[in-house]
Amino acid sequence: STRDSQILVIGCGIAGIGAAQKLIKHGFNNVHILEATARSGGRVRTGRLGDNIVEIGANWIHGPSKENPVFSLACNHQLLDEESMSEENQAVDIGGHPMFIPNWFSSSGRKLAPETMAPALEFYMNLLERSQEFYSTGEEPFPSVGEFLKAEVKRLTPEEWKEDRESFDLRMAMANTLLKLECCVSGTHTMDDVSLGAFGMYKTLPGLDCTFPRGYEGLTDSMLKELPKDIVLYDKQVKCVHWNYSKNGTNTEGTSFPVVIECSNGETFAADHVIITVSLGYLKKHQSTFLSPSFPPHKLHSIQRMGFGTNNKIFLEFEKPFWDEDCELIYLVWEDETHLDDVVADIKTSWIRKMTGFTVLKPTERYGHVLCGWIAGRESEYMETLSEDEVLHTVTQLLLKFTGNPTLRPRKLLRSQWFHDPYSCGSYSYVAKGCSGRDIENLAEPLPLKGSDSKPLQVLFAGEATHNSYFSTVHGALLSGWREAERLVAHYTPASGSVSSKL
Ligand code: 6YU
Repeated sequence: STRDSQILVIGCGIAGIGAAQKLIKHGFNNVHILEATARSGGRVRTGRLGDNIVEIGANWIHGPSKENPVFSLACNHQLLDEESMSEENQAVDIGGHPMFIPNWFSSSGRKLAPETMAPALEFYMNLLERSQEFYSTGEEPFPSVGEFLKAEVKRLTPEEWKEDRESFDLRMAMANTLLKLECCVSGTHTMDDVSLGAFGMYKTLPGLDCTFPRGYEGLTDSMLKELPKDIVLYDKQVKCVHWNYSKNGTNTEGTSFPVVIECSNGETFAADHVIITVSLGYLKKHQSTFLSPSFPPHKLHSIQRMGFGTNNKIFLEFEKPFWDEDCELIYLVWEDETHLDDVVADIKTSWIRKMTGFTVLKPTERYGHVLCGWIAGRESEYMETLSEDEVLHTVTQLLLKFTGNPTLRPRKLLRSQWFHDPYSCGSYSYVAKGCSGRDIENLAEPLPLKGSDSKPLQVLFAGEATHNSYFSTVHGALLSGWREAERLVAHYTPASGSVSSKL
């Protein structure tokens, strides 16, 4: 029966697990997942800082409400607390911009009053919202989000603020702080690399972002437990996917599989269909060797041009908090940065300037006093090359400067290193300047291309970067896995309109 077709999924992140789950549910018997590492979950990764559980990768369920499949699964598996599941939480619609209660510290060691920062913060949030509107209007006054934001901030002269030069400078410095933090949200080096016209493609769902009290990995673990044992083959790094391997039915070994997968350790696996879920960063890095024959030119072009950057976390545990009890987000403002820029001049000496935001892990009863510092871009990639001690030293100096407290010292530190992770090669995707939804479609397009006379749907593509409205998220990745599984289900379902004739 067609259900006996050999299907291989490459990558055991949420997209790969989702694809396998859907295929099994529809009665496919020969499904396996090849995973390069010894673990599952991919960029969903829970770690430990002392006794605390911390998320090395994905942090929140963005928009936890009924339409969000990650939220539904998490509820079904009883992985969330009562409050996160409440109707009230689900009904909150913040349009993707959670309003964290802030504390502001400046480089002269002052704590700035939130009330004085509030108007400028509101102005900036407004600009961000406007950046998202160009997608539906089709206009694009600037090619990138960064250029638009900077131009709008610069339009405000000191007279318009009706204030003195000093507070004007402070607000410019604050805009820098926010721009750098925005790089973390988009996972990019600079907002000048993020397409303005496509910024609104990213869709948000209602619901107050929530976390997993026992760790995000509980989700991927629970999903895997429902799949046949031994469905995942670990430590299988796929080196090359050979497709159109036997155009006319048989290859030199006498088998009739159109796809053969070659692993780094020399093992090979034959298949009728392969679903590739490796990160866009991995595809970029291995673009010339991962597929044979190689990617068609338009697909390759989109792999090269689409954005995939780095966002890292630095967790810090303290004896006592230096922030207010209700504080959820700490902003650092460099008073000397009055010229708008979201990259730093000298990475080696000043990389730490890129880290301008820290979220406070809540609830305190569970975590104690733990902060998560966010740092994106090439400064973040440089940070990864330093020893943990060097990072700790630099962070300690930074906090001394901003709090004026010479005795302040984090007790423990843990940081992520997503750029140097050989199987992620960065954190997540964004629509880069010059790119559009067309590029995401190109990434997701199966091979061989339509109109070819070889066996259809040999190589399919899923993963976070292939989802046109939820890229860069766990739910986007999951939906992309389901989408490719459903493509195969439809292919083998005679009644479906999209079925191909099997001549
Ligand atoms: C979310 C969040 N979150 C923070 C950080 C990171 C990410 N995301 P995988 O890589 O998981 O799986 C592939 C597997 O393939 C993997 O196991 C590999 O080992 C394996 N593999 C690779 N090569 C192989 C080979 N050759 N052979 C065999 N196997 C191979 N998402 O929902 N909430 O809070 C965050 C965050 C630091 C790094 C996140 C978050 C992103 C998700 O983690 C990610 O999308 C999915 O886990 C990917 O799953 P996958 O299966 O596709 O790949 C307006 C505006 C617009 C801008 N965007 C704003 C959005 C905000 C996004 N925010 C994210 C923020 C955080 C904090």
